[in-house]
Amino acid sequence: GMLSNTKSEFGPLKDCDRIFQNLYGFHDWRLKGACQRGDWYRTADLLDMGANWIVDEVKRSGLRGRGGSGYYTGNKWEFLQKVNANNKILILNCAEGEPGTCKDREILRHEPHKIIEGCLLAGYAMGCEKCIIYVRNCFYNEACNLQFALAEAYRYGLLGCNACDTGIKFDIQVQRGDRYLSGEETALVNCLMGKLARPRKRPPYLHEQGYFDHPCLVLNTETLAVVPTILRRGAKWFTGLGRNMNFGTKLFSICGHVQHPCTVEEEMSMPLREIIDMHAGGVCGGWNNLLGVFPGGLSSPLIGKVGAEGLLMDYDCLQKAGSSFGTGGIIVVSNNCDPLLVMQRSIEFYMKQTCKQCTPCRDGAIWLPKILRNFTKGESVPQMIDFVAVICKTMIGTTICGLSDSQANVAMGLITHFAPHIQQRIEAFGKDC
Ligand code: L3W
Repeated sequence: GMLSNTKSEFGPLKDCDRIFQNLYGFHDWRLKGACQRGDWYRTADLLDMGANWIVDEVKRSGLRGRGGSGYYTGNKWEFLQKVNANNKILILNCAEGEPGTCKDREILRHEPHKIIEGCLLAGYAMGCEKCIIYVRNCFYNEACNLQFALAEAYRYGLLGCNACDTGIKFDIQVQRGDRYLSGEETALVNCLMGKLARPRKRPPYLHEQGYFDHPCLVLNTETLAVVPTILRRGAKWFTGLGRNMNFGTKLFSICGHVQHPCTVEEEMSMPLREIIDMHAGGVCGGWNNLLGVFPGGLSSPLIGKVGAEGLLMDYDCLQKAGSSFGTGGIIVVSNNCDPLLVMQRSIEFYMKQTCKQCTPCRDGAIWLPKILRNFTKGESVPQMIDFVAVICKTMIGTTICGLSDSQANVAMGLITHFAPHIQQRIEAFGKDC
């Protein structure tokens, strides 16, 4: 369809359209508080509408993966729904580790019942009787809240062998683990199986070959947590927010060089600048002091100040701008820092995460940090800039998972935006000797 590039009006999202009413934990996150905010309200009626209705309504809402893939959630559910097996499993990804992203964590802390209710609805829709929630190890308090909320749900008959008094059997268990890479869906499943957190080649997809002999599907926490509200308020309400194929609301984390880092729920397609100004107190030193921004977590390619003007925070606009929507974790970088050091530090994060299965990623993780460190010091030669581009070309789209691309994105961001800085640094180093 047609995408309009501007929205006629923007203001903050109306409070009544906020899905995460307890995002900041000002209210009770336990069952009583959750029910007062509308969670678990006539869940049995939603289940009674049937599995097909649930999947169709999610499809009609146009909901897309909130963990970075942007894949249409309803379509993805259909893959597993169509598998004819009685041991299917739903897996929830609470491994949130993308730098600049802290939205799933807030949901675990303050809205655990949205997760649990979402699991039941999604699980039932796809024909699963069981769900495993994978929580990152360092989210200790969050896992405790979730476990507490699960106990409440069991105690009040919302889960178990007669969930919500519907005769539906549904169980949820929590499992813990760590590593950035276990956020990748196939690595996560391997991790749950007690194997190394190494991504698998696809196909076969997880609904074809999943968790041991269980066909499964992995969902991001935010994607799942918005489902009960979509079903209650209807797909029409959801598609009334945002713009074509980029519907609904979204949790944005804003960090880096802003006055007030925060996580906020806003309408999809809100201009980047408005989000930063309205919720994070603006860029330190003002908008003109902006150097660049990672719009969707560290894995999304850096956009320079010029590109950031007029940018809308949604899948299509960011893709068109040569970046990606990712997790919606906005990392703001101002002129008050050394851009070469920022990019060096960024690539050093990935250096430690590679699982070393694929040659381009493994070798890139050795060479790129070395080259970038030398750039920062100025101890290099200008030809090295072109060489980085050559290395990156071998790393993009050539490996099992996206980690190789993520590393290359950082290195490409460096040479695309800061080649003159590197040149200068090299010249200055020569003069020092
Ligand atoms: C069946 C097909 N299933 C695709 C499934 C696939 C997956 C989903 C999307 O995320 C992003 C990256 C970073 N039959 C299918 C099919 N599927 N075709 O649909 O798949 P894909 O490959 O587009 O995405 P992905 O690998 O799930 C990659 C971002 O994730 N990222 C961020 C990670 C961190 C967090 C966090 O901390 N919360 O999310 C890191 O790289 O932006 O674009 O389920 O199986 N024919």
